[in-house]
Amino acid sequence: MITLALSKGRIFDDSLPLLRAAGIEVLEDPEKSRKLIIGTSRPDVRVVLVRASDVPTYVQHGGADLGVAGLDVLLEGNGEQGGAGLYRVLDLNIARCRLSVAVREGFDYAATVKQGSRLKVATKYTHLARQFFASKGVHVDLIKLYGSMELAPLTGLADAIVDLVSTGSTLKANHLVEVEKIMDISSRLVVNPAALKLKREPLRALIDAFEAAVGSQA
Ligand code: PRT
Ligand code: MG
Repeated sequence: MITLALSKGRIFDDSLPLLRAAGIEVLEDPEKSRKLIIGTSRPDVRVVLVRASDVPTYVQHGGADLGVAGLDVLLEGNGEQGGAGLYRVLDLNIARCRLSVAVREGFDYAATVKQGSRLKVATKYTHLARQFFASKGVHVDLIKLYGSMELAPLTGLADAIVDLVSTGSTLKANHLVEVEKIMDISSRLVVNPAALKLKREPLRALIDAFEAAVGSQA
């Protein structure tokens, strides 16, 4: 049995066409069913549904043989988790977005940075934000949040946020402007190294099928 870890929402939705191109139909819609383990048209392949940030943990510890996770999740890790025990085998080019710095309309980010004043930054991505601002020599106070980052600059909790942006409409709706891109993000296929040894043939075939599917959709 091969177990693939996916998260509900955009990663699941964007993975479906790739799975289909690899000859795999998922047998249930996670938005309609409450099941956490879903069968596929291949009797030897199943999908487990986990939180986006739990995908690396499942794959690392062998709860899944492979999984799809955003580069943001993989790079942010959480210290000791930081991607050890995981092969990052393929850029699937799905769930694309960018990690960016945004501020309230009218806030002079460039001047604040230039003056060397401390910048209060709210984010879920404290690790990536710390790295980014350190590389620029900008002094920051980081405030860890778990969601609704957009609210922080509007309430005076922070001067800036570091968050994912895709269409930009969330920022716009909250009168925020993107002032700097930190990196481009897409989802990656990650594999458990031990599984790759033990189930080499079927996993290799599946990874190759994914690779061909990505190539044909580029
Ligand atoms: O919801 P949960 O806490 O379980 O996890 P999650 O929120 O991390 O999961 P999910 O499904 O929302 O995101 C999974 C992955 O999708 C992320 O790890 C990213 O790699 C990728 N992705 C791609 C995005 C976006 N685009 C995205 N736009 N993840 C989140 N967003 C959010 C962003 O945080 C902001 O709130 O959408 C909003 C901005 O979107 P626009 O279109 O208004 O700019
Ligand atoms: Mg979400």
